[in-house]
Amino acid sequence: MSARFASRLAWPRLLGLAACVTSGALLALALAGGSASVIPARAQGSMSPKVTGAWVRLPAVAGRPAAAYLEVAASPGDALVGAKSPQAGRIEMHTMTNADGVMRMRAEPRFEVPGSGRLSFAPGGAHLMLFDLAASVKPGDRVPIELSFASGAKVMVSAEARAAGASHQH
Ligand SMILES: [Cu+2]
Repeated sequence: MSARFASRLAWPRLLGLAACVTSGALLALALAGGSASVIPARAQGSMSPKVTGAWVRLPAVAGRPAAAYLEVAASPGDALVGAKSPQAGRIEMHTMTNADGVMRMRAEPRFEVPGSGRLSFAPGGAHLMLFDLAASVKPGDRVPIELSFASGAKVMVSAEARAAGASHQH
């Protein structure tokens, strides 16, 4: 098999792989003619992202991961690409899907900002998962979380820690 032929075969396979591990929004972008590997580092005419309503649901059982929820307003085309906190070992960005009645979480490398300019992380849906949260964090405490965007913007939020049952109060 010639190298030229091999490379022609490899592309669709790479795109298929990208579709598996990235969000539907990114897939839509790829299908629209863009490519997962050439997303602009800095969105044109972008506004700086704003993050509101951040809170952390503490784990019901100490040592289990905590979840964080928040709302992002940012330019369509930008993307949330990472989160970290000095009070957590690491933070993953998870989607939640319902497969035959079973809720499943999946880590995503990035969340594309859709045309609405809004990304919502809320109980029952997408969330940030905080692993190895400092054991000293109590309800009412503030957990600093730094969010990184594809545009290069970084936003620091102060998320209020709430007890494990807090997500059922709405
Ligand atoms: Cu999760």
